[in-house]
Amino acid sequence: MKRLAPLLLAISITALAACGQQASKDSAAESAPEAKPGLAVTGAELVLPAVKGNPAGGYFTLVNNSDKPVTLAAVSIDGAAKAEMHETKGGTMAPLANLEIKPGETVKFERGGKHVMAFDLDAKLTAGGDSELTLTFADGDKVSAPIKLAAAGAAMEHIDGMEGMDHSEHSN
Ligand SMILES: [Cu+2]
Repeated sequence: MKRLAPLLLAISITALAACGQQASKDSAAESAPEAKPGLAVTGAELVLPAVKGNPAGGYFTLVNNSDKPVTLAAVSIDGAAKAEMHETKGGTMAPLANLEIKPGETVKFERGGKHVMAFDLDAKLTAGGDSELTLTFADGDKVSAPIKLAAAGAAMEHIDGMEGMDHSEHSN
């Protein structure tokens, strides 16, 4: 005795009959313009000034995991009218026009070295919040990453006399 289970003929092939409208596939790849393949930004932090009106310091780590050198040409931070790349060398700070990052190289923007200075800060930038850091490369590509907003905090103790605290009295 042979009994064939009834086939679910309702599963038809009519769904495959849709005619050839497949041209709009490519547009999905363009939905993330702010991403450069192989480039990653981590640990971005903007240290707000202790004194309102002063510039903020921006720090982050940039890794080039692509197989080509890239040239970082500009930085911007949402909420800052202007941001510049600087480099501190031997105690003095100079603007950094652009920066080549080789394949496999990691570049750190940090205190006392390369850093970002952000000017004319919007009042919406407050400690504990976040904003957006955008890096622009020489070829026009961009990479954006969230940047944490931090209070001046520990960095402040190096600004002589700024806080009017009494513990730094030197008699000679
Ligand atoms: Cu600077």
